[in-house]
Amino acid sequence: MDHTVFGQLPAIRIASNDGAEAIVTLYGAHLVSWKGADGRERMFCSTRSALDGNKAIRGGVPVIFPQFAERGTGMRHGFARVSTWRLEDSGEGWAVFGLNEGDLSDKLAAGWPHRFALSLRVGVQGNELTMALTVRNTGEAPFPFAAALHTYHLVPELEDVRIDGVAAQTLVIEDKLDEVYQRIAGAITMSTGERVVKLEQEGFTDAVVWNPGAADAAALSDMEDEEYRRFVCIEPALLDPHTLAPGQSWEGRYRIS
Ligand code: TA6
Repeated sequence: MDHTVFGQLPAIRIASNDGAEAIVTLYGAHLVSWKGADGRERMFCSTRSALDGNKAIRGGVPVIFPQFAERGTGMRHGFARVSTWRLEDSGEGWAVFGLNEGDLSDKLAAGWPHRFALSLRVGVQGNELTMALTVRNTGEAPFPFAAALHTYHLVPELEDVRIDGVAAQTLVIEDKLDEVYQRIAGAITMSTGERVVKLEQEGFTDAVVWNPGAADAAALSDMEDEEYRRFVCIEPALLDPHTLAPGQSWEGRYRIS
């Protein structure tokens, strides 16, 4: 584990002895780069993304908590991706990041007045990435939450991508797509034409698949017009709010190989 910077953001570089590595910014505990032992980058990160802590990063794996998109009265996609986490522990090829109510700005804490402990474990080995998100209720009252790992997979060409395991039929993205698939039963596979990526999730019951398409991408200030062709978001998610009683915890696991 090394301390580094990504843009202007303090970050942690996780490396395993076989050459796999990942970079996670403390802002958002946001995985912004992942290279397998083969040295190939697997994550898309927009060349126009803010990297100064004033706006969520456009790419990598934003941690979505406690609200998905606009499904609630709180901030869009929650506060976890725009809060500064702490490095809690690390070892060869892994690191654990933490966030609790004491880490939030006064404004964010006022908007979500609960006591909680989030932890995100990121591990790399060979050509595999594992992530585990744990939510613990450390307060005295129950709270509901939703969560997701909003992964921007780097792909050579959007039109060559085929996704199996979310819908009854193989999914092809012809233009804009923003779809929720609930009750994911087994592994999801994404074929890019060059390689087949296996996505496995536990605890996260759902998956969201998103690509803005040409028109919406052009309207995004933090994305180049053509960049939408370089990624597909396939996001393990817990969409229906899950209520945690005091002292209880929930874990969502995710593996990309
Ligand atoms: O996960 C899909 C989604 O909710 C889309 O509707 C899309 O707008 C995307 O997330 C990105 O949201 P953001 O707030 O990062 O611009």
